[in-house]
Amino acid sequence: MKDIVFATNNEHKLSELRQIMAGKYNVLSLADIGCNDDIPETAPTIEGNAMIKAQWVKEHYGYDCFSDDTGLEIDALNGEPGVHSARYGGVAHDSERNMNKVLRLLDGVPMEQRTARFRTAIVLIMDGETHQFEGKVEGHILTERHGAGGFGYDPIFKPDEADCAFGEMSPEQKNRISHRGRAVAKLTEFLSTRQAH
Ligand code: ITT
Repeated sequence: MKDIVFATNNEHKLSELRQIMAGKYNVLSLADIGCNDDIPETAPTIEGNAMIKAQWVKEHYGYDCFSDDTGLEIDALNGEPGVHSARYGGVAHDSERNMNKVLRLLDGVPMEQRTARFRTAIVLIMDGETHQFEGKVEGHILTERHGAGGFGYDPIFKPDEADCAFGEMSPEQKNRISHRGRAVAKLTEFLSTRQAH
């Protein structure tokens, strides 16, 4: 099986990706290649941040790799938290604070105005070329937490094409319809055509 580096420090994303690519690719983490860097995510868009992460690994470690950057875009908050999703509550990767802030800001907003989407941008650097893939899922922000599955904002996001929150789904159910699942499906389709050459 071919190795591929996933430029992320997020263990949840890594395990989702390992499950999606199981049997096709051996997904290596940043820790697996000896990278403990705090890669600066300073771009104003998720596409830009995905590019920074992939280029960092290529430039500093020499590996072909892919990266993902994801944002939750809430229409009633003018697209926030978007690129600021990881530290929306003020502390990096504190999902409880992040969800509390969203629920507070949407307090009293009726369900039909709680529309939102997760968007994932993937950047792949391979054989000297750069490729981009996108995946998204439309849904609504619930008024309280549902379930303890997934990670990040999953307990307060209900995809329109399902009857429960991401937080109530098994990893398989979530991956089938999620932003990341869809972006990765495009990535793996592309990789399979490359492998055939
Ligand atoms: P890396 O940059 O190391 O990959 P990260 O946690 O910073 O990891 P992102 O910037 O892509 O990842 O994501 C920002 C935040 O968005 C993340 O910390 C979660 O709170 C949230 N998020 C991302 N994917 C999610 C998902 O599938 N379900 C729920 N929340 C998610």
